[in-house]
Amino acid sequence: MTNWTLTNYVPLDEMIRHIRDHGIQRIFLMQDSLLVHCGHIKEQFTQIVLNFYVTNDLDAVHLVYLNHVDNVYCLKKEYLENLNNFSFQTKPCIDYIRVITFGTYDLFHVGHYNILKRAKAFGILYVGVSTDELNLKKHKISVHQVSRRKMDVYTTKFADLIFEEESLEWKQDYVTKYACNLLIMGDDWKDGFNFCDCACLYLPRTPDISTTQLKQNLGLL
Ligand code: C2G
Repeated sequence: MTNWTLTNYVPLDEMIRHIRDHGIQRIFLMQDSLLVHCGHIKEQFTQIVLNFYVTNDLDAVHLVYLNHVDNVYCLKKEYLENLNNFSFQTKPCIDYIRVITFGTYDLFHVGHYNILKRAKAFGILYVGVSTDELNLKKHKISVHQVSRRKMDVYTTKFADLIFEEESLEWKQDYVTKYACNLLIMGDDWKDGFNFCDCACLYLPRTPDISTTQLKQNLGLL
């Protein structure tokens, strides 16, 4: 399926053109103002799958637009309960936002802390920490072993579940296994995981800090 994640308002005619030109089959909407287009899009593209992410309180007008949406993912229990109490004509499937993110997290630093904090702000957070074997395959020998790197992630208290990422090729398998609907990475990975069956957000990296720089400071590179 060809996916499209939208975080900003796009006029309806532009959306329709993009869907046609790129053969979009599934759209992930992360901006309330886009809801107004959903009915028109469903009318023109009957097979398209629309997914919407609720990260704040929605007013009644916006709730009505959700009749045209297939799946709605909520940040909080309160939003989920509000939706379940709303009388839809066509009720979408309603669930929590489940976020997945991946990393090595070697010589854990503020850049790692920030991305985990921002990812957790979207919902339940699953964190994949690359195994030592995977790092070797990437020709990236980590200073700390996986047990210590997992402990560093755990210490932040942002992760709801930590697992070991054993293969770079298994991104979609991890998304499926943990039923995640949002993948978040730093923008050094921009568009790298758009093949996954969920929304993909690439957030700006924290400037002026990296594991490579820390390794250089320690004389390890
Ligand atoms: N990061 C960041 N700002 C930095 C450094 C890192 O936002 N200054 C983010 C990266 O963009 C990534 C996460 O922190 O989303 C983890 O970074 P690394 O530990 O460097 O992970 P990486 O080696 O990129 O491994 O399958 C994907 C890999 O496991 C990712």
